[in-house]
Amino acid sequence: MSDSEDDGNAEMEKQVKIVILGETNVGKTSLIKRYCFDEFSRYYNQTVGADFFLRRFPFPGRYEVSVRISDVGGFEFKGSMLGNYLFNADIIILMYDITNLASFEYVSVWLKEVDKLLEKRPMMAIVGNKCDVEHHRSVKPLDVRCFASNQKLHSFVVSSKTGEGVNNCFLELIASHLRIPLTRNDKERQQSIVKAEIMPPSARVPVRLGNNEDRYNTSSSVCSIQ
Ligand SMILES: Nc1nc2c(ncn2[C@@H]2O[C@H](COP(=O)(O)OP(=O)(O)OP(=O)(O)O)[C@@H](O)[C@H]2O)c(=O)[nH]1
Ligand SMILES: [Mg+2]
Repeated sequence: MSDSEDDGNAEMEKQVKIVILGETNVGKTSLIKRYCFDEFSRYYNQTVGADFFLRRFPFPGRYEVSVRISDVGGFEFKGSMLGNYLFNADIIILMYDITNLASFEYVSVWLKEVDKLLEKRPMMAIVGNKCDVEHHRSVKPLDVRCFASNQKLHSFVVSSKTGEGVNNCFLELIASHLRIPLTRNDKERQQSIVKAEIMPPSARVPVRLGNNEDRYNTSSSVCSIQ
């Protein structure tokens, strides 16, 4: 193949390497499985060492993009391999669980470790997972905004369970890394349908009455995003 043909193909395919870090149980593997296979499991299966995933997709009207994602187990913190996993990363995602304050506090510890291991930070983002259980939130959005702005991190909130925000988070980061401006159409096409569970009609759902009393509604189905 001539050089010019080779260059032509290189123009058609862009490769992006993403590394995901964060405390154990925050949902790193779940985020990747939602993004790559559109699947979710409620069972926890600890990642030992690191796993590697690939997703290829045509970037809206432009290139074929091949995204390699390294899923680093939470127990790899300070592990001797962490530097190898981070090698040549284009984007690093620091992940926390919005219902687990300690997992957010540890993001800064992971960030310090990254700074120790890399001479120069690549593009970085902080991602809060499990927004389907917003009612159990223990991390204040304002604290995340301050941290992200001080550290110059992109910030997203997602649910790997329902898929909310997942495609958009990856699309925005990849587009920003490749310096491709996104149109509103591009973003809308990436939005996944959020799946909600239907509770059976027998479920006792409290209905707030004006007189400070709760009555239990047993007659209608309720769509609940859990
Ligand atoms: N409600 C809810 N649960 C989630 C979500 N994402 C992950 N989980 C659950 O959280 C648990 C941990 O998810 P994992 O993806 O295995 O976590 P991890 O960060 O890869 O953990 P390590 O491999 O130990 O580092 C599992 O039981 C998941 O089902 C989410 O968006 N919402
Ligand atoms: Mg894992």
